[in-house]
Amino acid sequence: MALLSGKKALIFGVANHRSIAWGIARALHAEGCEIGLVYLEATEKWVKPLGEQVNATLLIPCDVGDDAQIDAVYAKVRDTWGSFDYLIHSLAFAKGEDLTGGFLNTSRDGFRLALDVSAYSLIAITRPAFPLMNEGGAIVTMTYHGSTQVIPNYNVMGVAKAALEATVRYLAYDLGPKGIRVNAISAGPIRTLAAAGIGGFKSMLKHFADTTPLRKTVSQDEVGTTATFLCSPWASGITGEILYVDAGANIVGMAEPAKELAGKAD
Ligand code: 0WE
Repeated sequence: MALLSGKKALIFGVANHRSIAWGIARALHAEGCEIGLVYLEATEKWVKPLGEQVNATLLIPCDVGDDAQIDAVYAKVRDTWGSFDYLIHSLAFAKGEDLTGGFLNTSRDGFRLALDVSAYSLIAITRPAFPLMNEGGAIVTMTYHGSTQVIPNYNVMGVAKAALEATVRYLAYDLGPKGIRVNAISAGPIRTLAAAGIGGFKSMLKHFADTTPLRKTVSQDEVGTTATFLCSPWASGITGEILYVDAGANIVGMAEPAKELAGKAD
């Protein structure tokens, strides 16, 4: 029997076939988990065919910035599934102008938007999920190392991810007594739609592939299997944790100069 057969997972944040949420959906499905996808309406054209690939039994559009749309999601979940087991949160947004240039120029509105969509949304989708979640359930969100160390241009998203990681700990404390675990995966850079608009992303990927301890970037599949582990009973002792899936990048204090690396490869 598969690791998660008979379980149900509600996944927020599939936009297309490159989405990290899609890697998670595939990995959960491969372990026998039933899948529901919640997506931004504008991405429906790409999400619908993906839903078919994993026999999704729920496909619901939702902008997590709107409480009425979140309520509509859970009305449908209650009607169709009754209860469920796993909640995946894999979404973020900041204005393009706030992901470039000086952090000092972050506007009040840009800050509010980034924190609302990227951090508060985890609370907003967890509150109505909680009464529907079975004991032994789990919640997984996606974060990034820019939360604790400066990554040029990540700017207000770094602040939002710091808030998200603290939110994971406070939710874990609240939901732990009810048998629900809450964790985050801190992934290395991955080429997705969200990364497409970011200047210099390609060279960032190359730098990672050249310098991480594992000498590679991580894939959506590697995040997917880790999320599956965190949901599964194999992780029954883990909550409030930030788990790095970054080919070891975060443990390195200083990369070796490229010249010496090349010499060592021989
Ligand atoms: O969290 C992220 C990206 C999230 C994101 C991406 C965009 C691009 C398009 C949020 N909002 C927007 N808004 C847009 O208009 N990552 C971890 C990927 C990422 O983004 C960076 C990175 C990395 C890595 C931005 C600057 C520097 C590094």
